[in-house]
Amino acid sequence: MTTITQTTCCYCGVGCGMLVESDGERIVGVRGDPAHPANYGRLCSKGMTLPLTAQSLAGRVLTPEIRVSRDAGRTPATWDAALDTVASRFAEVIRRHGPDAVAFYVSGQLLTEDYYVFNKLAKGLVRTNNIDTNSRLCMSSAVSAYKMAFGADGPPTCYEDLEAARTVIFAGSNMAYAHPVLFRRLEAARAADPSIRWIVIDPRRTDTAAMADLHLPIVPGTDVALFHGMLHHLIWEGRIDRRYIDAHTEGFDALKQTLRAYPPQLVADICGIEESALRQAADWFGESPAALSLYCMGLNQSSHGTQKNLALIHLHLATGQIGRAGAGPFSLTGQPNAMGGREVGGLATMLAAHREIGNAAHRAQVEQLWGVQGLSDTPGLPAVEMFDAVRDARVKAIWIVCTNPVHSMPDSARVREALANAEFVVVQEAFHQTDTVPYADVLLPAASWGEKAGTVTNSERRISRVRAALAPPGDARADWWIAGEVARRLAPKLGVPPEPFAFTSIEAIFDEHRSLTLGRDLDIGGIDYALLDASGPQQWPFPAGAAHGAARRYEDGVFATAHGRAKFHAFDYQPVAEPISARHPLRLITGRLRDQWHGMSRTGRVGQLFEHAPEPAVTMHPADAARRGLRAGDLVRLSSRRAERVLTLTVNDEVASGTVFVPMHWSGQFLGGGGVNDTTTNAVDPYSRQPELKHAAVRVDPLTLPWRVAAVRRGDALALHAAVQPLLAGRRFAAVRLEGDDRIVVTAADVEADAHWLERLHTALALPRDASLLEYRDARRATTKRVAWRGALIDGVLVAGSEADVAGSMSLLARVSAALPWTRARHAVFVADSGPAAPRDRTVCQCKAVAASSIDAAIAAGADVAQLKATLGCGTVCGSCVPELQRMCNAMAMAAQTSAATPAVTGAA
Ligand SMILES: Nc1nc2c(c(=O)[nH]1)N[C@H]1C(S)=C(S)[C@@H](COP(=O)(O)OP(=O)(O)OC[C@H]3O[C@@H](n4cnc5c(=O)[nH]c(N)nc54)[C@H](O)[C@@H]3O)O[C@H]1N2
Ligand SMILES: Nc1nc2c(c(=O)[nH]1)N[C@H]1C(S)=C(S)[C@@H](COP(=O)(O)OP(=O)(O)OC[C@H]3O[C@@H](n4cnc5c(=O)[nH]c(N)nc54)[C@H](O)[C@@H]3O)O[C@H]1N2
Ligand code: SF4
Ligand SMILES: [Mo]
Repeated sequence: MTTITQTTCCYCGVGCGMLVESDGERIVGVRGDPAHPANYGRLCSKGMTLPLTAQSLAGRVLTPEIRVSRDAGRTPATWDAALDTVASRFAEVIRRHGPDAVAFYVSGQLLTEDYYVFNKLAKGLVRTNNIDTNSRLCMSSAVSAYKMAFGADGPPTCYEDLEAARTVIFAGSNMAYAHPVLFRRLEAARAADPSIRWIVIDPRRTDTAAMADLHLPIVPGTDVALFHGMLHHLIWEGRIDRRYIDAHTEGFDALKQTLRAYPPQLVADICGIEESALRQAADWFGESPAALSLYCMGLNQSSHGTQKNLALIHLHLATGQIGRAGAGPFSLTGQPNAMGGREVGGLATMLAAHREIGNAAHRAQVEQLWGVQGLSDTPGLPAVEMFDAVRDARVKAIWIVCTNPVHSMPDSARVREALANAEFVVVQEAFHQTDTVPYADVLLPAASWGEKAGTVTNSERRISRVRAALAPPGDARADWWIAGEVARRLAPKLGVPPEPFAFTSIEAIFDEHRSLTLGRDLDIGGIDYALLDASGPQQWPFPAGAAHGAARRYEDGVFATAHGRAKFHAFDYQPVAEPISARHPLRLITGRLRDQWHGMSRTGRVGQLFEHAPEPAVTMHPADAARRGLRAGDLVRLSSRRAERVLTLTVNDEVASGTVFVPMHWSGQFLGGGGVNDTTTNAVDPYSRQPELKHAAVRVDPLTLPWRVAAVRRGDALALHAAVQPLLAGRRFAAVRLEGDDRIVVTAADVEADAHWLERLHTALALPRDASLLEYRDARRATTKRVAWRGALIDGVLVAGSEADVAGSMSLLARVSAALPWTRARHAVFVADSGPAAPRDRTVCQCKAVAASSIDAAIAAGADVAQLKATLGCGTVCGSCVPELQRMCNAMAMAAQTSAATPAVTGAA
């Protein structure tokens, strides 16, 4: 019998409503919930493929595991044993070294109820503020800036503003990839009213930028200068709203003084853009009846991210572009519940419901509402400092929940050292294949999407229900339950009454959370599960007695500061933390791919999600590549002061000369040695403590790795991946990816041949060693080609030898994927079928599996986006590829038209 469950997507902060179909044992389908006000039925490529991530239990953590001694592996354990171990080891550390010797590192992907219990456990029971989250790497600069400017956290805007805006600025946001369903709403609005203008501020020409009316490809890190220059222009052109400034703000005159030093011409130089483009952007913003700014990690992940946010907010305050439909600064939350985490106060620097640790009255309120005593008045350690404290043994025990810090924190070697040195590490995870799991002394099996229930708050402050479609597999349990069970065991050991931590249901947790918000700026006194069930998702603030939540905040110009006035802050532009130098002359930008999610523990289980960007690659401008004698497809060495990585080179002018881009997703599970964060810097913003993940000084060098290996193997892709992954670290370069639902692809390269490693790979790939294996060997050239047969089908191919040998075997390797039967004599397979294959065809539209070559051919024959949709079907299901289709059409038009427009202006103008 199939059931339909109404729930919310577990990926990005758009917070799309979903209808999940299950057959009682498995989730078999998903579609967008037409009634949800975030997405009205739409889903993106990641949301649509969620059921595929949950299809198999292979790789799921299904039972608790405990490491018995330092050098031993972990063995399966009962819940009682695991929970007792965690409680007694934590109690012991607290007894010996005090509460600040333990730490919790949690996640913006936890549900509000999970988050609430962890926060209460840390702050109310252990009485340490050492609970921080991956939101520190994500939203904390936005939080700092909202608080400094408006007196409270949270965006003043809502999703309806996407349709009401007349000028839209995208600042450091690649919405086409990162918030696709909201991007669909913007596309539809501009299609309905072509006078709407889009300005994109991004050093890269992303798919978002390619659709802009004006793209400002600024030098990374120069946003503060740009916004200062834009406001300078507006002030000296008399385009500001003096009445709004006088009535509702303070600090403008001091800022104006500072801005004297930012004339557009000088700023254009700093930012590396045309002065006319800067003035154009400022004019469009200032003149617009409604200007909306959408911003994300290009602003936040900076050593002065708070000031980047503030400088943009200044533009809104000075022109009165705030507090009305279509106008305002809108920080897009990345994770599905980054906002909920902020609401419950689950960070080291805040208390529940937007209260302050340093405020004695706030602490007293929380103590009274929680029924506990002795909250710590010392701020806890934010993420980077937390792992540093673990590294130098100030923190002895750490509990990591729903995040993968070995992969996602900057300068990851330090994080690995920290976890290797820690006395006691607990990891609460849903999947085995992550870079952090190997460090767990206790591994706790978490229920995941589709199996757990609670609430999340999306980017527009809207609370939605998350519901379970299935029971958790094996011994997996909801995160809140695990936290509560440890609290129950820990309380007596710390001499604290256990009652305040004895939660029996998610609804009880939500009700308690609500009671803490009463009278606060985020008052949700009017929201309970009954209302969410009866009337659907609701926005806060929503005090008791209100008919509905507030779509927009500060409509009356009264802000949450002591005097009700918004604040301007005067500060100067500062350069990035790690300047480029002769030794490290390139700027490294990291960011997202369209179809992958963070460390890929989920999206990396679905072969089709690799199709759009199959290789762990670094993208470089053609001129920079030519200067180094590099060609697309070469293996190159990317190095910073901290570490180096070998990656495949992609060459195109989407990045400016002097800048390179590497996706954040590739981890040690898919790339030998780990991801790009070994090279990034842990410099943080002084206000938000958010690290500068968007900039590091690097170099890229040619690399000679004469020994090459390539393999394609059919079988249980997840099992094959688990077997191959431990081999990746052994080579200078090694990468693995899934393909389709039953194949994996391995590539490797090194200085010298390693016959022993090759045999281990052969075994890991479960290649046969009997008559069903055909081998060709040329000992003189150290070339090996092995073909595994299943009847007439080629079931696996392993090739090792020179670069030319591997390149010459591409069509043989491709036979495994194509599952073409071989009709001639077996031994002829090496001769007849070798030779270079056609270059790999990228899949642009994932839903309809439409390849780049077919799209290019159709465009060459005159098709536009509408015709591509009509003839090839691409872009007609989830729409995630529509920006790229548009970009491919534009590129063809550009190529056809030799007289180009001014360089800074691109797109649909
Ligand atoms: N597909 C996909 N979507 C996701 C996620 C995912 O993993 N995959 N993760 C979610 C999460 S948690 C987050 S936080 C969001 C992130 O969403 P975004 O912030 O939109 O994504 P990023 O690619 O990290 O960075 C955005 C852009 O910032 C630009 N940038 C770099 N440096 C600068 C700079 O100095 N100034 C400016 N103006 N721009 C700069 C980059 O070139 C990049 O295009 O995505 C969410 N959505
Ligand atoms: N270089 C670089 N680094 C970055 C960024 C960047 O742009 N560039 N972006 C940063 C940002 S914005 C973010 S948000 C972080 C994200 O970084 P992480 O938080 O490390 O990302 P995820 O891979 O999503 O980690 C979530 C983990 O929780 C597990 N999980 C899934 N469901 C559940 C559950 O219900 N319970 C539990 N307990 N576990 C579960 C998943 O398997 C996964 O391993 O990365 C940051 N790191
Ligand atoms: S936009 Fe995509 S990833 Fe984000 S919530 Fe919606 S379906 Fe999920
Ligand atoms: Mo994020």
